[in-house]
Amino acid sequence: MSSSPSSTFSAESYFSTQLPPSNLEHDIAGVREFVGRQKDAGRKVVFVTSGGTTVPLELNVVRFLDNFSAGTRGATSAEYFLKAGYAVIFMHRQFSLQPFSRHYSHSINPFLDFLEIESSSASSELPSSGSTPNGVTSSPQICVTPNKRDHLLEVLTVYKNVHAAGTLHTLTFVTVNDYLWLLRAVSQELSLLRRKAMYYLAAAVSDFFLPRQKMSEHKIQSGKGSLHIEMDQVPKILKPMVEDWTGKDGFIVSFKLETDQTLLIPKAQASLNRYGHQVVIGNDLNRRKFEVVFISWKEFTSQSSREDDASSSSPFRESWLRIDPHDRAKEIEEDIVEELVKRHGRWVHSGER
Ligand code: 9Z3
Repeated sequence: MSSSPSSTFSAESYFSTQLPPSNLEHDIAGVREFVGRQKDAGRKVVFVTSGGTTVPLELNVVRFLDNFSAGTRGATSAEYFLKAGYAVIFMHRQFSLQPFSRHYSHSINPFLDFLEIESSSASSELPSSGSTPNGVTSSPQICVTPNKRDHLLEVLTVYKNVHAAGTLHTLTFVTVNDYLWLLRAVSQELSLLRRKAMYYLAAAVSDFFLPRQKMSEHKIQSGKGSLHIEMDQVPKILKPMVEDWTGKDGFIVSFKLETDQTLLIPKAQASLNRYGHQVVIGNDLNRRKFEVVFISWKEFTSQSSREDDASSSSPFRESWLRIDPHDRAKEIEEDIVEELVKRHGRWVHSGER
């Protein structure tokens, strides 16, 4: 597959030709209710997107293209935003990591390894319900593995508190089409909060898609040899997002992912220049867990903090955030969120770019 200038969709033509997901209205009713509640409570709200989008190749989808992302960045950041007092709309790829449950992901930290069957329940054999000597029926007891207890209790306590406070609202997407429709609709709802809304676009979004008009209805057959697919470019949605959907008031943070380090800064700067939003966070695929770079506008960010500008004539401010790659207890998202909360606070109060 090569990349060539095939048809380009504007955001407008995209939404007038591609169908919305069937549950869009229901999802948005939930978001509307959530945003209204947070507005009444005077909270800031951050809209976090997380995980990779798929691009189905068939209408009855058997095969699809996927974008890399486990959802760690989004799920971890959401927890730190909640800790900082924000309400969070967490829009993630179905089955990607989520705040709190991420600590017990099936692959890294399997949930079942946290549980034990209490040995006092009658026999040393495999447990089963049975009668004790005095005839009382006992069932095996489940308890938490002692050395995992403290951590689980800590996570569970925050999780329950967040639920009780009603400050986390979750939505899911699978395809890039679901993602785009939801992104637009949620942004429009959230624009009600004006400057108190932050948009944190950590999802890994496909640059290419197959319009439904070009999709095969049924599974593509393999009889004809190699497969050639020409994909269209996904519309550059940051433009309408900045200028239209968010009412020009939202604090918008996008991520730029590269695998070639030398492209990171120029691509992040180009993105900021093109869309005119507030921050682009650049990350290299292999270094993303311990190093990111913030690109923002010089005139907006505080000049008092230390910065390593590429050149004094550049309109961009470039600041690196690094943590010790060997410190496994530290998560870089803690520092990313801390920095953004500060910048967003200034944005809310300043009323200027
Ligand atoms: C990111 O760059 C995220 O930080 C990662 C997080 C996807 C690398 P994980 O979920 O990974 O922790 O495994 N997200 C944005 C990726 C993206 O699609 N950016 C677009 C681009 O680079 C611009 S919106 O062109």
